[in-house]
Amino acid sequence: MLHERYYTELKKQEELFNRKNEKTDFYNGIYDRYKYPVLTREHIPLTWRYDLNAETNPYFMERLGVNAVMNAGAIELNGKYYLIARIEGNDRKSFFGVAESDDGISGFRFWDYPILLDDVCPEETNVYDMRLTKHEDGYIYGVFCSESKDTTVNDLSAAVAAAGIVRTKDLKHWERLDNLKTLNSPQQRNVVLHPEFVDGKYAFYTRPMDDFIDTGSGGGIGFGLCGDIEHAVIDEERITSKRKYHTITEAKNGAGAVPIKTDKGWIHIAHGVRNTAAGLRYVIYAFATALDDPAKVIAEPSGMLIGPRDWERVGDVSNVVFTNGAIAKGNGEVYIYYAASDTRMHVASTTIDKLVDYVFNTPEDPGRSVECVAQRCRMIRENLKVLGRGDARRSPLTF
Ligand code: M1P
Repeated sequence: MLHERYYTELKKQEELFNRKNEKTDFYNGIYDRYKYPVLTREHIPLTWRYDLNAETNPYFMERLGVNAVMNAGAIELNGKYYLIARIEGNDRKSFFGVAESDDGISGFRFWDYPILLDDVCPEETNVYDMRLTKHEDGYIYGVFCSESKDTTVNDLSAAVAAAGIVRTKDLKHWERLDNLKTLNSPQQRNVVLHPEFVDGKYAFYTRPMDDFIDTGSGGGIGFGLCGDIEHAVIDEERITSKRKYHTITEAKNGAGAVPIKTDKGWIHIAHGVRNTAAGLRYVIYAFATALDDPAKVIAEPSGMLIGPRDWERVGDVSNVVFTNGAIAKGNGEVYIYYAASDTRMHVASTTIDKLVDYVFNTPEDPGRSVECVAQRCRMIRENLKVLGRGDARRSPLTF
């Protein structure tokens, strides 16, 4: 017997699904922000959380609650927009679910079931943060973090992160492949498969780490090649976008969305982390690599592209924005999906043209305050000329 409370909750959810998203008045010329998140825990189907039967659940309690919906891979397929979200249960275990929308900014609904991966890794405790790559070999690959307990040390919280790999053609049937092995890096997270072959091989952006949390000697976003995707092994990683002292990537960084191909280079939308007295702060940044060498950084604008703002700053892990999915549409529009504070999913929209302009024409971080001020003064001087105030008093410093 269906519990009558179901109808009340279903009505609330239908209102959520039917709510049209709209741009806010936020402006920076680079991208637009949206009023509503695209996915939250309230979007999780009632059938995933409640036992609907009034006899076995007379109080209509959540039996298997969901804590957060975040860090979604993204893909456009047959004219629909799909997010493969990281769904974190109240039990702290994460899993993946496919949410579908007609326009990519509103109305995301999860399919009837979450993704049940093949249970091929008995030591695997948790899975999260899938990146979806439409590869030129014809498959869609999902690369995600596969986390296991570290049994080699006497520390209950010690864990090992590796990159799990699955592939599909329809987002329904998933084939699990071997986890990626990187011979020179003990742990990996934030691994992204490049969409094209490089030198005839599969190419991965990696994130070498000495430890589960600390990247330690890992110098930034890595890049490596492997011949066999079913048993992927990378024996050498080059560093592409480096971690740098006193920048947004000082503590760590990691590849995010699958790079977007443009006439001028591959555009990467990644995350950078710095430490603060309030804990780690995660922001999103962008850079470009060369078309003929997707590991070679050719442009890296100064600072962050997206930082946590207003209510985005608050959540389970506050002061975090994190992306692992973007969709470049055929008409040149780009949707960047990002999670706020490990709690909910948002979207920002821009265009390829704007991203290219941003990445190639925004000045680089010169690395020191005095040089940053000089950089700003040079722009002010030109602006004052444009405003017809070319004779305005100059700073005593030369710039
Ligand atoms: O909590 C913030 C993010 O922390 C991790 O990212 P990184 O490996 O760069 O530290 C990830 O676990 C990510 O899921 C999470 O959003």
